[in-house]
Amino acid sequence: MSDRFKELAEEIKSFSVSNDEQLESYRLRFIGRKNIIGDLFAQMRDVPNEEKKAFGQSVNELKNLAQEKFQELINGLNSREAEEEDHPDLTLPPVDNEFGSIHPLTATRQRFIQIFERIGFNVSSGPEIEDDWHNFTALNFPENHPAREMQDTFFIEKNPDIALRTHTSSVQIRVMENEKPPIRTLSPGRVFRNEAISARAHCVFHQMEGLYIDKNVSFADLKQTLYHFVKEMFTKDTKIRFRPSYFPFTEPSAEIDISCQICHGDGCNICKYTGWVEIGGSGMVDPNVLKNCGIDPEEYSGFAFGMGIERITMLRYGIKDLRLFTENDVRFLKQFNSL
Ligand code: 2NM
Repeated sequence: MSDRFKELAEEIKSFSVSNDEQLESYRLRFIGRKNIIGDLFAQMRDVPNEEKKAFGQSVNELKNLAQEKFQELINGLNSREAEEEDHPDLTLPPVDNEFGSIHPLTATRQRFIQIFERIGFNVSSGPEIEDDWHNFTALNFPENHPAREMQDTFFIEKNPDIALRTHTSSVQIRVMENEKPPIRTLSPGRVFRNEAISARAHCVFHQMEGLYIDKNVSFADLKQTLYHFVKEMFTKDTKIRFRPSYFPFTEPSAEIDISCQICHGDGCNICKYTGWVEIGGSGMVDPNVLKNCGIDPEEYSGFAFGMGIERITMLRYGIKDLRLFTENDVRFLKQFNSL
């Protein structure tokens, strides 16, 4: 029997492990619930009485040896791991660096700002949760205007005076209330309308509005500024067209069209075979709006415009479905890398 003890002691002492699996096989053999030393304890029954004491002692020694060795093996593995962290294997192939990219809507917003900063505009921002005054009343919306209806605007149930802004004109009201002309400002931001999500519409989208207030600002200034803008944002040969329209906050008002970026006027699906696509609205700020903000319409005049950042981005890059902007599919996103 003592040969068996020696054999096992030898096996324990010479055991070496280089990974967790090998440590586990050691544990199962010498430490676990049904281990080999346990079997020896079970054999005690058959040992003659006068040898029981010596036998028991030997099994105990073996058990202690196995426990100590187990701790040793654990410590060995841990320090080996620490060593590897300090000295990484430089022969391994490099980890691929995935660079992020600029979201196409961000690229368009930044380009927008860059174009207008060069002609003296600054950037203003305001709250997304607005009150009736800044979103509607100051902008000359009549009391019963359809945009004020629940179907179009997200109101707070408990307080009909509070709504999610439906345009960033509310920001420009705040600028006019707080600053003296001359004012040249761009208001980019999220806006909210109660609409079903489709390829062409979303309940959350982004607007860019511009405002220029000074003495003697005319409709000619509006046209020339926006003409400059479309040539910078799209291509130098882009043409612009103004169509008479109506907004509560401007008089006169005009829709802004540009020559189709896809077919250059030949006619295609995008421009519905007209050669022109709409990019936004514009107009001379209504004297009532100026008065509402404490600006004297006898002394000052100004123009304003509003565009959807999604729409401009779709035209710039030929993107056909609005939902791509919010799906966050990297195969789409990584195609855009600059302003
Ligand atoms: C548009 C179209 C035309 C606009 C007006 C104003 C303000 F605050 F001056 F009255 N801000 N933006 C405006 C004018 C917005 O969006 C289609």
